[in-house]
This record gives sequence, C-alpha cells and structure tokens, in this order.
Amino acid sequence: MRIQDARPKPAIETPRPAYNDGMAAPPASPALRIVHTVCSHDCPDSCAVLVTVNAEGRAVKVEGDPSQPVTRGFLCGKVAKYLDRVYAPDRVLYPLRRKTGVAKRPLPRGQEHEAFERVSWDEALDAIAARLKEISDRYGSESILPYSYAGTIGVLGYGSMDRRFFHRLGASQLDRTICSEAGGQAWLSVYGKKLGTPTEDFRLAKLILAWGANIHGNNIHLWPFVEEARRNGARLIVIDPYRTRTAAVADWHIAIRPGTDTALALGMMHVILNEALEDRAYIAEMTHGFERLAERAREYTPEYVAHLTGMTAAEVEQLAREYATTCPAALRLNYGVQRCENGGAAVRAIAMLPALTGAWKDRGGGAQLSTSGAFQWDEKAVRRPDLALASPLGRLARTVNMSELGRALTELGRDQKNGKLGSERATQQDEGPAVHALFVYNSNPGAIAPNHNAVQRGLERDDLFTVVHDLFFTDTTDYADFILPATTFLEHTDVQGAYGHYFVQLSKQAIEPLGESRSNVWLFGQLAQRMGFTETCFRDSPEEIICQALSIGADGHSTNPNMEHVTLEDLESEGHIPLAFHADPEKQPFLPYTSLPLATPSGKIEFYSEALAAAGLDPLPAFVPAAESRWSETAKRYPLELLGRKNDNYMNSTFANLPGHRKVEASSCRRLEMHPSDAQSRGVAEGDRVRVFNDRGAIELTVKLSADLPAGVVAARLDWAKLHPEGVNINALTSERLTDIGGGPTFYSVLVDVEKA
Ligand SMILES: Nc1nc2c(c(=O)[nH]1)N[C@H]1C(S)=C(S)[C@@H](COP(=O)(O)OP(=O)(O)OC[C@H]3O[C@@H](n4cnc5c(=O)[nH]c(N)nc54)[C@H](O)[C@@H]3O)O[C@H]1N2
Ligand SMILES: Nc1nc2c(c(=O)[nH]1)N[C@H]1C(S)=C(S)[C@@H](COP(=O)(O)OP(=O)(O)OC[C@H]3O[C@@H](n4cnc5c(=O)[nH]c(N)nc54)[C@H](O)[C@@H]3O)O[C@H]1N2
Ligand code: SF4
Ligand SMILES: [Mo]
Repeated sequence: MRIQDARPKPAIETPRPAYNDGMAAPPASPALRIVHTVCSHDCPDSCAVLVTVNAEGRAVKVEGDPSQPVTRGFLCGKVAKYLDRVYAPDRVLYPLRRKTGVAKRPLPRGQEHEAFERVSWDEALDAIAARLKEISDRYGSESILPYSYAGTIGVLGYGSMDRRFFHRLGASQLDRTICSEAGGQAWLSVYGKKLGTPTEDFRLAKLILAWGANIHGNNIHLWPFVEEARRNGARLIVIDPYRTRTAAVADWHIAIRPGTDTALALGMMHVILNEALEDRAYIAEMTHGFERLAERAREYTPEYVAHLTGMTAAEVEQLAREYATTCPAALRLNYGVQRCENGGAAVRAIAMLPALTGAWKDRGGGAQLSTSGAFQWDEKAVRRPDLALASPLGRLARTVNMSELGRALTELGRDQKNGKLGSERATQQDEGPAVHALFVYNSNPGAIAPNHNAVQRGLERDDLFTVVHDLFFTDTTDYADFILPATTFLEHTDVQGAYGHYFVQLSKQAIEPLGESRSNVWLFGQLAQRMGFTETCFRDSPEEIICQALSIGADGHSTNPNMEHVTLEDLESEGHIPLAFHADPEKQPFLPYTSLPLATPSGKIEFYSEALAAAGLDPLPAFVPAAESRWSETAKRYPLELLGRKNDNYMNSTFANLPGHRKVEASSCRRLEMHPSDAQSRGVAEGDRVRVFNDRGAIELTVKLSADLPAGVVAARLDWAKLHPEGVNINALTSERLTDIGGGPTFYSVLVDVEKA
C-alpha cells in the first residue's frame, strides 16, 4: 500500500521527542518491534497506542505514544491493561453454532460452551448466507436487521464492508442513535457542523465549565490540559447531578437536578442579557435569531431556574457572571446532558452560551462537544449506499431506530397501530415486515439497550435468527444462533479520526488474529461472496478501503478537506497527522465559528431554528419537564429519578468481564447510591439489599448512602446482566422513550422506587 509521495511535503511537524523519528523509543532488543495502533474504543481521546511485539509475534506491552500531542504517552486504566483483554482466557476464538434444541435463555457465566458447538468458518458462513437468503425470500430483505454501534470506532471497523453488505442485501437500515444523536443533531442545528475548541487549547482557559462531562472517567486525556490551566489560575466548575471524581476536585460542583440543564442555560442567558454581559458585535455578525432568544430567556428568571434546578437564585447569577466575564472561558459539554428527554433542547441552549458571550473569539475559549465534524472521510465510497439499488428492494431500505430494539423485535410488523417506531426522523419503519434476522456486531444490546426486558423477550424468540460477532460470550451471544469471533484493534488495520481531537491516525495490525478470530471487514467481505454478490468492492482489502476513505488522489495525497497534506506513506511513518487547520496551533490557532458562512440554513449560528420549526419542534430552547421526572404524574408512583451511569473502568459494557477491570468496579457495580433522606423515608440503611423497580422491571442492589447526589436522585452503574444473579442489569429499568430531538435514548430520564428486598 505504499504510495509515492510526489508533492513536496507541507511544513507540518508533529511535536516529537528528540530520541526518535516520530515513532517510539528504540526497542530494548532487536527482536522486538513497535507498531503504531489506535485505541478504537468509543472514547473521545482516540489514543495513539504503541504496541511492542516480540519475535514470536506476541504483543508484550502497550503504551501511549509520547509523540501524540493529546495522548502524551499515557493510557487510561482500562487500556493500560489491554493485554488482559487481547489474551483473555475466555476469548471466543472460533465460530460456534447453537446446539439443536437448546432454547435461547440467559446462560450463567462459564456455561456458554454447553449451548454451542464449534464449527468451521466455511460451515458458519455457508449456513448464515443460506439462512439470510431464505429469510429475505420469504419475508422480504427488510426483515433482516443489522445491529451495530461503537465496539470499534475505526473508519473500517465501524462502518465500511458491513454497510456495503447490508445495502446490497436490502436489509433494514439502522438509525444509530444510542449514544449521541440528540446532542449531535442539537449541536448541528445551532452550528451546522461538529467542531469545537481544540483539546490542547483548554490549557489556556481561565474558566473551564464541565457540563455533564465526567472528564476524569470518560475523557482523561483532557485532564492534563485542565490541570495546566488551573496551575495558571483557571477555575473548574462542574455541572453534574452526580459528584464524579471530576466534580469532587472542582472549584465548584453544581449538583443540578437531572434534566433541568435547559432551564439553567436559559437562566444564565437571562442574567447575561439583564446585565448586558453579551458580546453585541459577535452576536450581530455571527448569529441568527437573537431577539427571539432574548425574549425566551426573559422567562427564565434566576428564581424560576433555582426552583427547577435545585440551585439558589444567587448561584444562578454567580455562574452566569463568572462565565460571561472570565476570558477565555472553555465549555466542555459532553453527552451526559442529552440522555434526558429534554436533552436536545439542553444541548442547544448550552451550545448557545459561547455564541452569546463571544467566547469563540479567544484561543482557549469556546466549547467542545465533539470534534468529529472535522473528519470528512469519503463515506459514500466506503459505505456504498448506491448498492441498495442492486438489492431486491431496488432502493434504500427502511430505517429502524436502535434505541427501540425491544419494540422492533417484539412489535414491528405485528401490530400496525402501535404508535411510531422511531422518532420524527423515521420514514417508513412503521411499515414493513417483522424482524426475522438480527445481525449483531460492535455492540452488546443485551446489556446496553434500554428496556432490557423487552429486548430480552425479542431475543428469546425462536423464530428470530441471530448472529453475533464479538470477542467474548456477552449478554447478547447467549441468544445467538451463530457466534463469530472478532478481533481487537491489535489484530487488524484501520484508520481513525476522533471526537476529542484533530489528528488522523493509522492503526496498523500489530499481531496475527488470535485463534480463528476475524475482523469486521473480512467477515462481511466473505459473507458477500457467499451470497453471490459479484461487485468488486466486496473484495477490497483494508488498505484499499483506507485509500477510499482518504480519497487518495493520483499524486498520493488525500483530497478530503483538511487532509490534503496527508499521504498513506506519511501516515505509515508518523502514525498520526494533524488536520490542516491544526498543523501549527501556535502560529495559526484554530478558532471555530469565527468566520462565515457556517453550514446552517441561515449560514449563521442559529439561536432560532427555522428547520426545527418546520419539523414541528420548538425553534427555541425551552425547559420541558420529562414524562419521567419529579414533575410528572408517574412520580407519584415512582418518585426517585434514576441515573444508570457508566463506569470509569469499563467502556459501556466492554471490559466488564475481565477480572482486573472488574476488581476496581466490583463495589460500585451492584450498588444503589442513595441520598440519606430518601433512604430514611423508606426505612432503608447502608448495606441493605433493596429492590429497585418500575413498571418495566426490577433489579436488586445494595444500598450505599451518599451525599454525592441530590435528594430524589438515585444512581447505579451499567454492567453485564449475566454477571448478576437474576440476569438483569440497570437497563431493566430504562425506557424506550426517545429524546426531543434526534430520536435518542433517555437513559437519564427514568423514574423508580426502592423497597427493602
Ligand atoms: N471510562 C469510560 N469512558 C468512557 C465511557 C465509559 O463507559 N467509561 N463511555 C464512552 C462513551 S460511549 C461516551 S458517549 C463518552 C461520553 O460520555 P459522557 O457523555 O461524558 O458520559 P456520561 O457518563 O453518560 O455522562 C456524563 C455525566 O453526565 C451526568 N449527567 C447525567 N444526567 C445529567 C443531567 O441531566 N445534567 C447534567 N448536567 N449531567 C448529567 C452523569 O452523571 C455523568 O457524570 O464517554 C466515553 N468514555
Ligand atoms: N444504562 C445505560 N445504558 C447505556 C449507556 C449509559 O450510560 N447507561 N450508554 C449508552 C451509550 S453512550 C453507548 S455509546 C452505548 C454503547 O453500546 P455498545 O456500542 O454496544 O458498547 P459496548 O458495551 O462497549 O459493546 C461493544 C461490543 O463490541 C465488541 N467489539 C469490540 N470491537 C469489535 C470489533 O472489532 N468487531 C466486533 N464485531 N465487535 C467488537 C465488544 O467486545 C463489545 O461487546 O451504550 C448505551 N447504553
Ligand atoms: S479508552 Fe480512551 S483514554 Fe483509554 S486508551 Fe482508549 S482512547 Fe485512550
Ligand atoms: Mo456513547
């Protein structure tokens, strides 16, 4: 895949330690080699990982690349122990088929092998292809549903050959909303593109506002920059109902009530405008709809906002003043706030703050939700939606919202009258066949999907043909007809951007796939051929798809925006290359949203969105209490708001099976954190076993009294269901209700009650 670099190299230098040529320190022994890979887990940091491989081809060490300016030579606790995952004794290393007559039920850990038998890849692929053909012929190709998310966020692993395969097959399309769609769509409605303050520039801020952002747990490579800023006098304010490790070390932790962020942001605007702290010139030049926003903000007096959020009016005022008068002010908004029913409006309102104060103008100011919009891969070439025309449908298939998997598996195609499956974005998903085949990869819906009991009822259907491609026996493989072994990022090649920095990175295969494990690209290429798909794109190698993603031109350079200086050869030798606008931040800092036009309908920052109005939504942000919140009818029966949060030492459900990782989270995973006042009123004490329940399900947990969250709010952690005695996890309580914008899940708008078990 070496491509000659014809053009002179542009003067782009990534900071490198003096001892090397952009890669790692020289290996200690000549028998060792060091390979540049990229951590492909669903994390904003996308770390550059150097893998040391010994003469036998075994990876013996992983470390953060010191020459990558965001990775800075360290890895998080999860991936520092990565060889535990790669070489885990319980990895699934060959294809497995369900034994005849064995029902689909949760299997106790360690007993999975009894339900499955080993088969060869040939047998597995032939049988799967035959079954998919049969199902497509009998029920229509849309009765096949792929289900994938972010097991890997590499461009190839996340969505390339798989998308080609399912488009050509005519399978239902999956609306991948499970994580960030509400916030993502909300941000786009304001700014048109997902760009943000460069991570490295946070060190220049004088105020850092972490809003629904657990930096310590979920975004650790931002932390050194926060620390540097604080050493230079910056204050850190954290807005999170839960006292995270980040909140615990902040200068000010605002334990806001869940789902009330829209009110707080509008209240801040109220104060800012009342005290004339806005940046009139920036607003006039760069924004659209200011007057109407100002009118809306007038309703949100500090007193009203205090009543909603649980803060005092004086605190709302102080926060607004501090934010608007400190310069540079950097906002780290993460996706925590948009996992509530009102989450889209919340992200819109918060995103508008730096536009109101002009904070974007200062280096080290502005905001970051995601940087992903800067990476403009050639998605059409990689995913080939045009192949849908060659499918039996002759068009793009219907779309099914992944946040409603339970309904999709149990209701779709059965009762045409049952409400809308899948948000305002859905097109035809109320129509069409029931799901008869489910193909899961890059995801563990048995653990991570909302309304676990509905999902489980769906997965248990004996008329559902289920294939799962993963590395372990997960909560989902228990229901599979076939389990196929997948690779880790050490075992395949990929190219990757990031949603928390501005570097393009190449992840080179460091070791041979373990056992008979195979990458996503290989799997779907093989299956396509067994299905008789003759298009040559199904035989593309990973290297060829990387070239397509980068749109490598005749001269060897990428033709993607901001990647024109990137060649494969440079990527191979350097591992990571900054996007063009981030090549020399000292000389040319990147200040997003400081010049026009933007990619919004008006070309400006949209306080007021005609597009939302046209979609029948409120064109301005407004606080609307969630159907499951302390203000709703349901609260009379289930008065506690539940936060079913992530673990600092897992990645959603990933890593939960590894003893070393589990040890660190063991105590938090089966715990219900509860304010002492809520415990007292229920006669519950520290260490008691309690039943946490609502109409959808129940789970038993052990009480930990905690003043780390407001009264009326309880918290627990996401875990594998099968590691609990009753085979459920916290998603037994969450619902398939969708967010106001984007059709996202509402993991953090959940009401429950608690009683002694
Ligand atoms: N260690 C670790 N790192 C991860 C992950 C992981 O599971 N573990 N997951 C990865 C994934 S998938 C993602 S999407 C990213 C981003 O992850 P984030 O979006 O940062 O993740 P969360 O932990 O869901 O939410 C952040 C914080 O929001 C808080 N929160 C909940 N409800 C509200 C609310 O109504 N208002 C406010 N202000 N805060 C609220 C939560 O208590 C939490 O501390 O992290 C990634 N990184
Ligand atoms: N209660 C609650 N539920 C949540 C959340 C929450 O905060 N609370 N967070 C939500 C969020 S933000 C997200 S993003 C989702 C995450 O949902 P998922 O993306 O499903 O996340 P994981 O649990 O990490 O599962 C990923 C699976 O992919 C597998 N995998 C890894 N690499 C590969 C590969 O190369 N190929 C294949 N075939 N498989 C691979 C892993 O082994 C793992 O089993 O969960 C959501 N669910
Ligand atoms: S999970 Fe995140 S912080 Fe950890 S190594 Fe991967 S990219 Fe880096
Ligand atoms: Mo996520």
